[in-house]
Amino acid sequence: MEQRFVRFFFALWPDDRVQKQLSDAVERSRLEPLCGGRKTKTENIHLTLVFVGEVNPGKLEALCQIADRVKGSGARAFDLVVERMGYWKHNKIVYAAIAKIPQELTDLASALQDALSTAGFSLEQRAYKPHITLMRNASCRTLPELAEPIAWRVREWMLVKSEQTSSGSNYVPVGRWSLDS
Ligand code: 2AM
Repeated sequence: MEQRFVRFFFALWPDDRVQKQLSDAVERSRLEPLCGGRKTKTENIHLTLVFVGEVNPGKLEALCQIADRVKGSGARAFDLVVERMGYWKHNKIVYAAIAKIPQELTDLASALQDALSTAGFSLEQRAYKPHITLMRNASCRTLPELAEPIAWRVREWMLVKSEQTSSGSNYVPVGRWSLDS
């Protein structure tokens, strides 16, 4: 029988409060009427660490073992602060930008990328640009300022399964790893 492939990615998932703050910032800035496009559903707001892509579902165990090893190597907790929104014209994404990218974030993403590559997963070679997608298919000339910075204490990361449905992406967490404080 034909094997269906499944899309996975490793991500940081904000708690409900931070997701709501980010979602409210989009509403308050009136981004939808200003830029058009489609707002990310509040519960889907996240920051991708590594996009694994479409793989055989049997690879789930290998992905969890990779995350176990990265956790075992002592990945550290960190704080993120969103201070502004940004816009990428090439992919029409409005995103929340991290003010100062902590070394721990870069280290965690690199450790996962390296472990995945070593295990034979083929990853995109694009440079890692941490961002939180807030709107898709947007056309913005200018972006409003954020009323105030949004702080996010990152204490864990997740492995997420992405399902495409008629009403957009549905993200299902399939693994969770804590960061050392
Ligand atoms: P994006 O929000 O900038 O599109 C699930 O799709 C997550 O993986 C999203 O955060 C998405 O980033 C990220 N991602 C990275 N590379 C991707 C790709 N080639 N296709 C789909 N999603 C990708």
